[in-house]
Parts: sequence; structure tokens; C-alpha cells
Amino acid sequence: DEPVEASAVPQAGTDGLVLLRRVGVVDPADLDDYRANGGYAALRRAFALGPAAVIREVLDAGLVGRGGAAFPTGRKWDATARQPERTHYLVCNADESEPGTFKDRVLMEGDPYALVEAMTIAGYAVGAHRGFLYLRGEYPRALRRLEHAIGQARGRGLLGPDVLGQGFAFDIEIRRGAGAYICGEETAIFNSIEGRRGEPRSKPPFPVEKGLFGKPTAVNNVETLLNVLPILEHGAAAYAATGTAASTGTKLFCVSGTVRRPGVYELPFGATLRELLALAGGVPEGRTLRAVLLGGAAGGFVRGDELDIPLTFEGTRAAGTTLGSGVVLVLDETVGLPRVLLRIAEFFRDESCGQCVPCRVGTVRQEEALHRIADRVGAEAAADVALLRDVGGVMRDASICGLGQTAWNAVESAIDRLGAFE
Ligand code: L3W
Ligand code: SF4
Repeated sequence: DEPVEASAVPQAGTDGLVLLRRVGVVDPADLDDYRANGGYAALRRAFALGPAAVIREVLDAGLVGRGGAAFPTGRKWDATARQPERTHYLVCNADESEPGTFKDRVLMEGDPYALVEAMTIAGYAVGAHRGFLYLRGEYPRALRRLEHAIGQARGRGLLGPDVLGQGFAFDIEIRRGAGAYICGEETAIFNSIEGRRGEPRSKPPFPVEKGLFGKPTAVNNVETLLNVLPILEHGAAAYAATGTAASTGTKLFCVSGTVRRPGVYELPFGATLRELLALAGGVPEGRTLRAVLLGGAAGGFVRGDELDIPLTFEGTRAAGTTLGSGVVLVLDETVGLPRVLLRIAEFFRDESCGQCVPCRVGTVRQEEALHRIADRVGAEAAADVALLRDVGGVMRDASICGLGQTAWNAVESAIDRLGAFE
């Protein structure tokens, strides 16, 4: 198997690496090497604490979901664990498909045993004996490495009927996505695993009550789960000492676009966008930074004069944008903004599952209006901007799931913050 290319993971600021600490260091195909680098200490601590105390640690650490919505992980686990049904499930959302996102891929390819260990801990905490790893179909290397890691863990008694001889049964099954962005929405994942069409379900009921096969289910993103390891290894207080009060720990950022060293970077929450861009080498000589798209296609733009924005959930929200799943897409002055927005609109139109009218029709109308604006360079765009606002408002208010609700975010922010069509 090919080694993890060192260049895929810039190691700038290596001292502070938590989630990336083993990536590029450990052999991703060797369980013994994983253990020699601290692996399975967290699961041992989890067994020593018991499920309720594991959840307490995760709550006290202040861990919130890294898939974009920042929901408290401990509350999700606690609500799942409390459900009276006998069968509970764990689902790891590894269907990383937000345009500009590639952090979970680096984690899974570079440190696959860590995800196996973290899923085992999560299963133990919420009372699940089966975990499903829903993996983006376009990640063949991650698939190979995870399959190998799961097989090895099973062979060594780290998965199976009696994990570590502690009387806890847990195993992991990988299910692959087939290229649909919407299958990263948590309830669409359930439908996909159950063999149905990958369409979101209405919430509530939330997955913690009725999830996979109608059973209480905890769904967590890859990066979220990996944070559980340092929480258990060092304790909640030590974990929460990094970051800010509302955004504890570190965050992975996927830096792409016009920067010298694109890649995945890990920084404590609270670092500024300027600091992150400096790590990535800044924009190349002779170029000027025009804007940064934060949070991906569902996110929002910040201008070149706003780079001191703190990279926290609360800081980006206050600035009218979102951290989302960690997308940092840098645009320079040569980029034609109308074409970028059109590309985003095409993406949402393509990926809408078509189940509800506001999104199915709205994403088409949005794309048409942006086409007219892009084709009519320099001409009056006011009527189409008004139409975009109208359609965008309906999509946000009336769509069933996050795709439709956020499909107009980037366009709105380009109009309001960058003066895109003036
Ligand atoms: C129990 C309640 N559970 C909410 C749970 C809910 C879910 C989580 C967040 O994601 C994000 C968006 C984009 N009792 C609960 C409850 N929950 N209330 O908390 O829920 P929600 O509905 O706020 O968000 P969501 O629909 O799960 C929307 C981001 O996703 N996004 C793209 C993400 C892409 C990636 C990727 O490629 N890796 O993550 C697109 O919209 O940022 O914030 O578990 O069940 N009362
Ligand atoms: Fe499907 Fe869009 Fe409705 Fe979500 S908002 S359920 S993607 S049609």
C-alpha cells in the first residue's frame, strides 16, 4: 500500500497537532505501530470509567459536532443512551462531500485505527453493538485502509463479541456511498443503509430517538469522533483548555484555491483566518486576495479586509458566515465571481434530491438567474438579484433539509458582502 505523502499534510505548527499527530507518522496498516503511538489508551480509559462517565467527559469537554452544525456531542450521546429500546446504533458519517472538504479523508487514510477505536468508544457510550461507517464512494484508499484496520482489530479482539475481554460486543460495517451529496445528510444515510432511496427524512423525530431502522442512533462525523480520543486520554479539563469557551479544542481546516500551500491544517479554535492563511503560505506573488469562502458551498464569503475574524463557531456566526465543516477557499482578484456562484448553483441543482418543491424548483430558478447575470456582463442585474432573494428566502424557510435551506447562502453573501453584481 502506498505511504501517506508527507506533502498532503503540511506539518507547520507541528507542536499543536492533536488530531493530525499520527498522520504521516504512524504506519496506517500496522496495528502495533498504532498502539506504540498511543493507540487504545483511550478505549482502556473508557472501560475503566463506564459509559455514563464517558458521556460526562465528552459533555464537560464541550465537544461539538464538526460536520458543520456544531451540535453538542455529549448531549447527542446522552439522549441516545437514555432511549429504552434494546437496540441502539452508531453511524459514522464519512460521506465527506462538501465542495472543498478533504480533512476526513486525510484522517481516515493516515490514521484509520484511530477511527476504529473512536467508534468503539462511541458505541460503548451510547449502548450500540453495531456501528456503520458510511464512507464516501470516491475514497478507495480510505476504504482499503479502513477494511484492513477493521479486520486486524477484529483478529486481535479489539472488535467482536468481547472487546478487550471487557464483555462488550461491538463491530463495524462499512457501507459505501455512490456519489450523491445528499447521502451525507444524516437521515438520507439511514435510508441509504436500509436499501432505500437516499432522501432525507423530516426531523423531528431526531435520530437519537428514531434513526437507523427506526432505532435510537448516534450519528457523528469522522473528525468529531476522533476528538473523543484526546478527551479520554487527557481528561475533559485539559481538552477544554485549548480553544475558546464555546469552541473547545482544535479544528481541521481545508485550505484550497489561490494559496501557496493548499492542504489540511490543524489549529486551536480562536486562531484568526489571517494566521491560517499565513501557514498556508498566503496568496502567490503578484496576486491579491479578493475573498475567502468559509464553510463551503453552504457557507459565506469574507472580504480581504476581514481576515482578523476568529475561526470559532461563535466568531464566524457573529461575522455573518459559518465555519461549516472547515472549508477555506481562497479567491484572488482574477477569479470571475459570477462564474464561481454559477458553479455553486449548478452543484446544488445537481445534488438536490428533488423530494420537496422549494429546493427542487428553487435550485433550478437560482441557476437560471445566475446564468442570465453571468451572460449579460455589465448589464443591469437588479431584477434577477430581486428574484434570487425571493427564491432564496423560500428555499431557506420551506425546504426539508439543510441542502435546500443553505443553497442560497453563498450567493446571498456574495451579493451583500462582496457587491458581486454591482
Ligand atoms: C437531538 C435535538 N438531536 C439537532 C442533531 C441532529 C444532527 C445535529 C445537527 O447538518 C450542517 C450545516 C452545514 N435533539 C436535536 C438533535 N440534533 N437538534 O444535531 O443538526 P442540524 O439539523 O442542525 O444540522 P444537519 O442537518 O445535521 C447541517 C453542513 O451540515 N453541510 C455540509 C456538511 C458537509 C460535511 C462534509 O462534507 N464532511 O460535513 C451542508 O449544509 O454546514 O451546518 O445530528 O440530528 N433537539
Ligand atoms: Fe431533497 Fe432539497 Fe428537499 Fe433536501 S431540501 S429533501 S435535498 S429536495
